[in-house]
This record gives sequence, structure tokens and C-alpha cells, in this order.
Amino acid sequence: MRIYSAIQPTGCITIGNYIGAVKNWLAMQDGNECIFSIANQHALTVRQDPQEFRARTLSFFAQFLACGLDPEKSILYVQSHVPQHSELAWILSCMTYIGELDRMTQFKDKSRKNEDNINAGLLTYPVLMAADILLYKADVVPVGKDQKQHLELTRDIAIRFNNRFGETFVVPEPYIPKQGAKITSLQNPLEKMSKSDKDANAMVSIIDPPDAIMRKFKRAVTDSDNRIVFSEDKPGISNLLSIYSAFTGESIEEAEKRFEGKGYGDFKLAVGEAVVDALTPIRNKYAEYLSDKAELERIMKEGAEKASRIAERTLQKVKKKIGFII
Ligand code: ATP
Ligand code: LTN
Repeated sequence: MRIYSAIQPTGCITIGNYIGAVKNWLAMQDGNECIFSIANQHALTVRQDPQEFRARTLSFFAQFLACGLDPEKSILYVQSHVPQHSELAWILSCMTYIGELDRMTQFKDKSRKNEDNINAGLLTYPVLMAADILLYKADVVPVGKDQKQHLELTRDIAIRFNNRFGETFVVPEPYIPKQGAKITSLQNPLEKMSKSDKDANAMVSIIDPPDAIMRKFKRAVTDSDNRIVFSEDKPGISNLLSIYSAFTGESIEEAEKRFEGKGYGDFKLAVGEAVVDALTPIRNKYAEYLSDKAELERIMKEGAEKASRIAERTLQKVKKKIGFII
């Protein structure tokens, strides 16, 4: 199967992104044709400082490699290196209705949070995402729950195009993990953990040092009834159980048993330690990869060339179908 997914280079990769997305990408690398990108054009929908933006893109790429995404197995690249994305996005935007875009939850959410910068890109964001996916004829798109709506729109656009111009695009299926599809903020367990959250205590980055990770888990918001069980009315504890389970491989039920009768303090420490143990090798490899920028850029460009070859084939087909002279 062909797998496609991407992540925006904003903030830093959180354990939410890791559990909801990257961890599943790793599992899919063997036996599938995987393509993963850093969606820097999507990130432009919020204001970016050019120097920081450049550095963060490199840092994200190093984090991809440190997590175990392997350029020998998968195509890893940066979106802006493959101009076919913007070209297809324009064509698809002429086949997408404003009504479909302005009801997207993420658009409403981000408009509320960036009142002084509700730009056109924020609205057309899902069209660029559809172009990303459709260019590569992906069968499956592994994402967190927050992207489900965008995936549905991508499917609608693909079906619409195919109906009008004949079979062109593969209609992709979302892959949303049963557990961990929505890791929530450590400070407000009703909201998703977001990598651009202004409160650093709300999220844990995959490259946070151990003492910061432990401190954040110790401060995690829970409740006061001191029972460690997974349940809807205990969002803080349930979130910590999901995180523990994702990083240790133990099921939620096993974890509930393990912590039966223990206090919240001990439980939070154990979650912190499990996360530190799992992330330490990633943090070490990250430092190694980041120390050789020339090599990082070489791998990045190589990925872009491979991606661009696939993308160009689809784009040519699309242009022909819609009546562009090619
Ligand atoms: P931002 O806060 O900048 O919007 P984000 O944290 O939502 O960023 P994205 O780059 O939008 O991150 O998403 C990358 C991937 O991580 C997507 O597949 C998304 O569904 C997934 N993801 C993001 N946040 C979570 C979360 N809290 N739990 C599980 N998966 C998540
Ligand atoms: N919008 C996504 C990031 C993204 C993406 C994609 C995910 C951009 N292009 C293509 C899957 C497939 C997000 O996570 N916010």
C-alpha cells in the first residue's frame, strides 16, 4: 500500500504528534511504500520568523530521522521542495466550495486563535492538504483524530474530480489509531495537546530533557478522587494512562492493574519515567543528526527528487484531463 502523511514545522514535535502520528508511520515503514513530509507551506498560515522557520524545518527533519524514519525505506522530504503541491492545490481549489472550507473545525479554531491574521491560506489549507495526498495516490493516510475532517474533504474532492474527468485519483482512507488519537494537554485535559501551545507545561516535546519531562508530568492536572482508571469523567488520568500505555506497550487494563491502590503522585512519576526511557535514545540521535547540516540537507534533497518524480506524473495526468496544453 502507498502511505502518505505530513507534519507542520511549528513548535516542536510533541508526544501527542508522536503517539497519534509518527509512531504509526514507523510501524508502516516495512512492507509499504511510505512518503512522509514536513508541511512547511501549511505552517506559513501562521506568521513565521524566517530564520527560526528555516532552523525549525531542519530540526524537524533531524527529529524524523532520530525517531527512526529511514530514508532507505521511505521517502522523506520538505513540501516546498516539490512545487507540484502548489500547482495541484490551485487546480483543486477551483473545485472546492467556500462553504466546504469555512465549516472546517480547524479553520474556525485557528481563526479564533489568530484574530489578527485570518489569511486566505488558513481557509484553503485543506485544499493544499488534499493536493499533498492526491499527488501521491496514497491509499492510506495515518493521522490523529483532529485531521479526520480534512481527510473527508480530500475524499470528496477526489471523488468529484474523478466523476467529472474520469478515474484519476485514488480515494484515500484515513488511519486513525484506536488509542492515542487524541492526546490531551497536560494542563487542560479537555483540549488536545498542541505543539504551538503557549504554555510549555501543557505539552512534552520528544526532545525535552529528562528533568523537564519529569517536572511536566508532576504538574499534570488530574482530579481529586485518587483512582487510577480509564474513564470519560477522568480525562486527566485517562490521558496519562494512554501516554503510559503508548510508551511501554502495556495495555490500558494492565496499566490500571499495575497502579491499583497507588497514589497519583507515584503514578505521575512512573508515567514520566516511562516517557524519559523511551525518548532518551531519540534525543541522543537527534543531537547527532543535527550536528551535520550538510548531510541533513543532502538527505532532504534526495527525498524531494524521489517525491517530485511521482508527483509530476500525477500532475501531468491532471493537466491533460482538465484541458491544459502540456
Ligand atoms: P499545531 O498545534 O501547530 O496546529 P499540531 O500539534 O496539531 O500542530 P500537526 O502538525 O497539525 O500538529 O499534526 C501532525 C500530526 O499529529 C497529525 O497527524 C495530527 O493529527 C497529529 N496530532 C496532533 N496533535 C495530536 C494529539 N494531541 N494527539 C494525537 N495526535 C495528534
Ligand atoms: N494538516 C496536517 C498536516 C498535513 C498532512 C498532510 C497530514 C499536511 N499535509 C497530508 C496528512 C496528509 C496536520 O496535521 N495539521
